[in-house]
Amino acid sequence: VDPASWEQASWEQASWEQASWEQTLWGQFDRSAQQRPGALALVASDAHGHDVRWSYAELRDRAVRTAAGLLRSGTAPGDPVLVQLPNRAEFAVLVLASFRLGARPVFALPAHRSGELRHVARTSGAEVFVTADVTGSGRAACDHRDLARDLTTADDSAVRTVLVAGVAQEFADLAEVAVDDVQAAEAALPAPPGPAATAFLQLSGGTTGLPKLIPRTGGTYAYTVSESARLCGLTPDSVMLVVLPVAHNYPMSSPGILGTWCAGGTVVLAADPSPAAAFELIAREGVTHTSLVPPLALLWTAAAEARADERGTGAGAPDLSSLRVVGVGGAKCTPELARRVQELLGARLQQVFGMAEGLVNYTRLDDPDDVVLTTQGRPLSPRDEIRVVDEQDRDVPDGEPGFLLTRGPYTIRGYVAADGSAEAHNRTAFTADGFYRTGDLVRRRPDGNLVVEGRDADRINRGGEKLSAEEVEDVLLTLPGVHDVAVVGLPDEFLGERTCAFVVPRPGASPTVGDVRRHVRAAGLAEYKVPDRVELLDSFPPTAVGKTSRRRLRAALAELVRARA
Ligand code: J2J
Repeated sequence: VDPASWEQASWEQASWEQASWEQTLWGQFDRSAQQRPGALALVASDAHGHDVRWSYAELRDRAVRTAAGLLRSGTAPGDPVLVQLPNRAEFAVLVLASFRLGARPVFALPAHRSGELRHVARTSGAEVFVTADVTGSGRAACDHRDLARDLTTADDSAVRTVLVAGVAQEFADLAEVAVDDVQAAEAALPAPPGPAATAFLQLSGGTTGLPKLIPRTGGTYAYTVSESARLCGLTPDSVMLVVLPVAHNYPMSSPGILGTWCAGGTVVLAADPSPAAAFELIAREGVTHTSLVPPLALLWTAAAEARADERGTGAGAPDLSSLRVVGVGGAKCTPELARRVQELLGARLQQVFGMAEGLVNYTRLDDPDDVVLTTQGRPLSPRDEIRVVDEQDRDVPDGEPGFLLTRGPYTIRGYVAADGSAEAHNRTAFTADGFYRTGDLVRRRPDGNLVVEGRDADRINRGGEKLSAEEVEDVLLTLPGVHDVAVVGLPDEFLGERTCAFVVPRPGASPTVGDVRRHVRAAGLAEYKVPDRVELLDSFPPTAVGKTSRRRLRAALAELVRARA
């Protein structure tokens, strides 16, 4: 890994307006901790199932001691650390410890399996893997120590140290990393990193092939965090319930845990996003803010409706009256769902259209209902540049759909990879003058608000979980009996899109749905990448070879199914 090149990839943004970035991610949290040491910072469960209620002073203390412990055990500022933790207290400590030390977490999602983890370990060069013992239950249970065993023995991974939150077995226990004395810890630590340093790496969801590494600069990210906190109306009295996987960019920063801490409020981390569990927490903790993806918003509104129908008989139903703002993003929220969120959850809806690469759009809390219900908002920063273009990169007039390109103070200028594999991809993912090709098909209204109309056929958004058609196709092409395959997102009422693998079998072969699904799992891909549906075809419609034709083929197949329905 050449950390210097990471710095360069994001330096340009950081030099944009240095004065407003004298803020860092550690600095934002630390300021709140100095101002309100006794205020409640975190409500969560830890890896042993114990309830945690930590003040800012307590959380800060743990972060500092853990930062010094990481340093003592060989992790230096600038080092990548592969992190795969669920919504538990240990995540909060580890992320803040990393910001204090200047280590760079590489945020894998709990759903990732050895296929994604190996790839990310290789491209980040991480030598340390921090993970949980077991997540999920029943058939969906995952023992992350098995994933750790795979990473430590794979010859293409540099991971040699594993820290486990929970029962560590042969690995080191994350809880034992922290040094005991906070004063000694402070003395041992170097100054926190400045605003120009890369603070962490996010993973891209739906670009071509395997996940790409997104280097986010501390100062520019801190800017999105404080602006998000302001636009979402967070104050020291706010209580943010986080039910989405917290390592994802959305619950991290839009406004997420970091926005809440920046404002001095309370974060409630929950592992169970079901309405039954979440409604209890909302009532118990007086939750004011939460963030959902559309499928969850559908479940929550349906549950709230059922509860309202039972009113009178349903005594003791949890009280949601503390809720003030419900964010919905990650995938398109229909106007009907938008209306139901406001009506049934009794809160102001805030649409959020963001991406781990940077740009975040919000509807504003004081926007008229028309904007809040029917658009995905406008950029967070006046310095965000938006272009809506046709296939030839020519600007289209406002009101007409086109592909969204963006450039701005906190949007990356390139992906990074320790093995140099990012360069080729960057040439197509960005324009020559540095605009990021989001792949989103949008319409810009004259008032500047964006309406998302769709996306490139090669990226699939399955209820907010992104996947690349190519990544799954590449795996399925290795299944014996498969001659050719195209993975396509088909419209779905609940998830927005569901995946279908169109398979052209080899002569004499007829792979079953089970074969296809098992093969994707066996390749170590996350469960949400396993095709929902499989269709066998004699042949594909003839197209020229190459990437763009591949995209056209996927679009044509999706159209075929739409026409049949
Ligand atoms: C339609 N599509 C949307 C929306 C994201 C805040 C919120 C979300 C993300 C996120 C994020 C959408 N309507 N409201 O990082 O900080 C689709 C677009 C986009 C892609 C990015 C944040 N909100 N999308 O979802 O990196 O296609 O980030 O390009 O996971 O999700 O996905 P991701």
